[in-house]
Amino acid sequence: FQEKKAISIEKLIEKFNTHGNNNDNYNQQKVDVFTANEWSNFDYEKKEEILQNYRLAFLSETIVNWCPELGTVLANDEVSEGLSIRGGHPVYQKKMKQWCLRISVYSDRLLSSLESLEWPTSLKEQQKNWIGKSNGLVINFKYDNKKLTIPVFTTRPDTIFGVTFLVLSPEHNQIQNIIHSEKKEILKKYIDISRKKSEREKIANVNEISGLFSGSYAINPITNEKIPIWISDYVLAGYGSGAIMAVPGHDMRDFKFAKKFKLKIKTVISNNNSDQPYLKKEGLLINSEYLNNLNVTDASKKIKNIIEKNKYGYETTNYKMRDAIFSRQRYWGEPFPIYYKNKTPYAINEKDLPIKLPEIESYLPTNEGKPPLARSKKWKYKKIYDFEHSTMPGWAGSSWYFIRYIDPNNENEFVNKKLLNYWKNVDLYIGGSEHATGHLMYSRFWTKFLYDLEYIPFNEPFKKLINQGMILGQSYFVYRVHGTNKFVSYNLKENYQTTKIHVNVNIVKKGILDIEKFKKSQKNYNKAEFILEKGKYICGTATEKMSKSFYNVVNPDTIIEEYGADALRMHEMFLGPLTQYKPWNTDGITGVFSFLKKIWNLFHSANNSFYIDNAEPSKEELIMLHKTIKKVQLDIENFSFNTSISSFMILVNYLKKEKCYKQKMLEPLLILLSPFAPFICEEIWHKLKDTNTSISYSIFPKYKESLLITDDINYPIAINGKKKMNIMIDANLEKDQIEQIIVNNEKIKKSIIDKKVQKIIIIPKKIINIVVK
Ligand code: ANZ
Repeated sequence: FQEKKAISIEKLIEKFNTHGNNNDNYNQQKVDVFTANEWSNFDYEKKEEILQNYRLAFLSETIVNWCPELGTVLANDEVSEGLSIRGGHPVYQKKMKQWCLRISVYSDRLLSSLESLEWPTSLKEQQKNWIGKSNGLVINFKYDNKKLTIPVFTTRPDTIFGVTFLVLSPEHNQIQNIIHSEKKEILKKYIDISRKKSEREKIANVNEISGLFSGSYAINPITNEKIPIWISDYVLAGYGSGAIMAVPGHDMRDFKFAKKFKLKIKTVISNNNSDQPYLKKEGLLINSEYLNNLNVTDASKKIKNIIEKNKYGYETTNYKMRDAIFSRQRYWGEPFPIYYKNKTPYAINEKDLPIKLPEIESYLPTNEGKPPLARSKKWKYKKIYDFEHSTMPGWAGSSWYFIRYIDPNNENEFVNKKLLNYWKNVDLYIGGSEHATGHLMYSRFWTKFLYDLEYIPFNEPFKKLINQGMILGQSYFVYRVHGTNKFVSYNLKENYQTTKIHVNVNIVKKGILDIEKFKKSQKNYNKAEFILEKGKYICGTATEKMSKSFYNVVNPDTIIEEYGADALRMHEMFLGPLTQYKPWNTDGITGVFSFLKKIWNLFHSANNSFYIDNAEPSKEELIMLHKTIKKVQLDIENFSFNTSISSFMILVNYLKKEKCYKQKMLEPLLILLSPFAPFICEEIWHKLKDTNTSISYSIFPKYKESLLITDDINYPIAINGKKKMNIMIDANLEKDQIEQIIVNNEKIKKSIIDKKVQKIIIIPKKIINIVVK
C-alpha cells in the first residue's frame, strides 16, 4: 500500500512472517494487530480471513440490489423506483457475500492520470464525479450517556457552531445501541421501506425526506451542546462514516429535514434571506464565538487545528467510488477459479484450469435463491468441494481483451513482449459515453493492475477516445378512432377522438402508409378501415431514439437489398458529424445512391461498356483532384467523413460536366473513394487494372502541395453577361496575355460556336466577360 501499487500477496505473507502487521498502515482500523509469531500460529482459515482484507479480489458482505423474482443482483442503473427495469419486479437492498475488486484503492491514480488522456471533457468529468474525491474531517460526537462516540464526516467544519442535530443512516452499525427500545418497531418498518430504494434514489429525492427520532442525544465536542440524534435514509450507510452533523442553516437536505420535523435552524454565516439556507462556501462567520468575523476558509483552518489538537477528530479523504462487485448469479460468464472448504475460499490449482461449466437443466436460480450453477449436484472440485457458484460479469473480459487480442493463441505467456511493445495500448477508441463509469473505468483499473505486476508497459488502455453520436429514428404514427378499427390520416385527425399508435417504419414510405402491409402486420388490423387524404394515408412523425419499442428500427438488410451496402455506408457517413446525435432518414439515401451511379458512369459509356481514355489531365483538372485528395486525407484524420463525401460530390460533378474520362484522374479518385464505397470501387478497379489484387492494397494518393499553392485565379467566364464556366488563369498575367488564353481556349470556343468575339472585358481577379455577336 505504501508503494501505491498492486504487489503479489506472497510478498505480504513474507512480511507477516517476519514482522506481523505492526507496521502496515493500511486497513489498521479493520485488522487487529498481530506479531510474526502469532501469524505463524494462525491456521489456514484465520490467515485467509486476514488476507481477504488486503487482496484486490476479496469476498465481502455488500449491500446489493437483490431482485428475488429475477434471482439476481442488479446494477444501480438496472433499478428504478424500487423496481427492476426489466420486468418491473420489486428490488430489495440486501446484504450478500460477493466477490469484489478493490478498485477504490486506485481512486487517486484513476483521477490523476485522467489528465493525460485525449478523451472528451464531458467523459472525463463524469469519471471525476464518479470517483468523487472529497477532503474533509472526521469529527467524533460523544453519545450522551454511554462512552460511545459517533464519528461524522464533514467537508464543512467551519459550520460546527450551526450543528443542531445528528443524522445516522438506518444501517449504521451503532443504531441498536442508540435507538430507544420503544422505537425499535418503527425503525424496523422504516428500514424495510428504505431497503427498497437504491442509493441514488435516497440522495436524489430531496423532496421526499423521511426519518425518525432515535430518542437519544449527542454532545457537540466544540460547543458541548446536547443535540438530538435522528435516523434517515438520506444519509448513506456506505459513505464517510454513515453519520452526519446536520447544519440546516447551510445545507439543503438538512434544511428540508429540519423544516419537516420542526428542528432548530441556526445561521452561522451571514445570510440575507432567512427563509432559505445559505449554501455558498463564502462569507463571514456569525454566532460562532471565536470564529466570528472570519471568512469560511480561515474559519475552517482554525477549527480544524482545534479539533486535531484536542483529538476530537482527524483529517481524511473520502471517495464516492465503491469497490466493484464482481459476482453475478448467472449461468453464463467465466467461472471463478475458486473452491470452498469450510466456507473458506481456496484457489484452484493452475493445472486444473480451465474450469468447465457443468450442464444444467435450467438456467434459473435454485428455489433457495442460489445461483444456477448450484443446480448441478455433481459439479464439485476433486469430487468433494463446492466450486464458487457465481460467475464473473461481462467486464471480466471487456476490461482487457484488447491486450490478449494482440497474441490470442500464445499458450506460454500472457502476451508476447515484442508484439506488446509494438502494438501497445489502443490508439483510438470509438465508443459510447454510456460506458463512462462502467467499462471505461474498469478497463483503466485493470490496465493499471497489469502494469503494476509488470505484465504490460503502459498504464492507460485507451489513449484517444471519441464518443459517436446516437442515431435517432424517425417514428411514424397512425391514429385510431376511439372504439373503432378505423384509422384516420394525419391531417384529418382533429375531427376525431383518436389514439396515437406507433407503426413500423418499414411499412411507411415518404410518410405514406402502405395500407396492404399494415393490414397484414397484425391480426386485428386485418379488417381495418381508413379515412384517407387524396387517396393516401399520411402518418404522423416524431424523432426518437432508434429502439424496438418505438417500431422505428431500420433494418440494414432491407436497405442493402434496395440500394447496396456502399450506399448505406456512405449515407450513414453523410448524415452528419460523427460525434453528433443524428436522425436517420432513409429517404435521403437517394442522394448518395445517385452519386454512386455517377461514379459508375464515369467509367462506362452509355451502353454500359467500360471506357476510359489516356489523355493527359489539364492543370485545372489536376488542381481539382489534388484539392480533393488533401481535403479527404485531412477529413479522415479528423473523422469528418460527411465533409469528405461533399468533396467527392463536387469533384465527380465537375468531371461529369467536363466529360473527363481520363485514367490519370479517375484512378486516384477511385482509390481515394474506396474506403467509403469499397464494393463499387473494387469492382471498377478490377475492370481498370485487370488484376486479382484488391484495391485496398494500392497506394493511397498523395497530393502535390505545389499544385495547390498556385497564384491561379479561378475566373468566372461570362458570355454576353451570362456566367458560363470557370477557368484557371495565372494571376500574374497581363491583360493581353489573358485575352490570348481566352480566345484560344477550347471550351470557350465551343460555347461561342460561330459567333464573333467583339470585346473581352477583364475585371482583374474578379470576372471576365466576353461580348459576342
Ligand atoms: C456538515 C455540513 C455543513 C455539510 C454544510 C455540508 C454542508 P461530499 O463533498 O459529497 O463529500 N455527508 C457526509 N457523509 C454523508 C453520508 N454518508 N450520506 C449523506 N451525506 C453525507 O459531501 C460531504 C458532505 O456530505 C458532508 O459535509 C456531510 O454534510 C454530508 F453546510 O457536514 B456536511
